[in-house]
Amino acid sequence: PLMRIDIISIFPGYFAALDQSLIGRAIADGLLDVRVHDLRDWTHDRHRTVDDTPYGGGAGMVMKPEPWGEALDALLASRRDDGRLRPSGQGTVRAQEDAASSVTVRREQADGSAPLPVLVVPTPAGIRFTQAMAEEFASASGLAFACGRYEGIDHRVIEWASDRFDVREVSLGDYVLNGGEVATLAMIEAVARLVPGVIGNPESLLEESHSQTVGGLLEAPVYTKPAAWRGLRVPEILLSGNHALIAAWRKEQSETLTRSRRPDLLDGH
Ligand code: 6GU
Repeated sequence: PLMRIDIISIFPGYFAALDQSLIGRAIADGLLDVRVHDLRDWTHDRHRTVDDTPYGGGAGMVMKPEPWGEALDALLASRRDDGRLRPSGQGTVRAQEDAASSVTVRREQADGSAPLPVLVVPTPAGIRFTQAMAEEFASASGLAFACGRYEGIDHRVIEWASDRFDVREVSLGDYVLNGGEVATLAMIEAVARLVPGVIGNPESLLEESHSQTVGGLLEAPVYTKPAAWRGLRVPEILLSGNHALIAAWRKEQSETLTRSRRPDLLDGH
């Protein structure tokens, strides 16, 4: 596969959605290798506890560091053997040929040292996820996502992981989700569609909202047949066959729309 994606979550069921549509096809075609892991597999008590009360007080619960430590240990170990994560004390090592194919960045580092595997930690306190970040992640040979719940993961997990992974604490925007699962689905979709072969017609990648090639402006409205529907006509210029005029109309629409909805995107123009 071109890209391996590991996901650690206490709700692995969310990721059944990845078997649908384009991503599902890419997985079936062997372009993507997506592996979902239940964090509770790395607990050792009968209630499979993953959270505890916060030091210093406050509402809600915090994810305990120990299961995360073991899960991330397993992720790192999987780069050395068969790529399958094993909860400690379970299973045996079975070497396979794709040993080196796991969570690594494809690009060489300047100093020639081994690149750190990318670990994305979705959090509303993260830096904003952008199309540029999706493009960067799409050039990695592997990505891992650590999905937190409750008030977050004990911060020592992030500290510890930062010496072993290229850790990215990332937010989708200024609103709060209950956990990292839905954010992870969104990021995987944004990244996977940029992996060569995942989208049938790569030209469709070049013209859409937020892609660099339209200058990062919002895309003009689109229409299809019939030319008249419920008394509404498609803008005549789109029926003209004059490609230069159509391109100019789309550019004007794009700029007007962007000025009204997302003036922040015009700052660099
Ligand atoms: Cl990445 N996680 C959570 N829990 N909430 C969010 C988010 C991420 N991005 C926006 N809200």
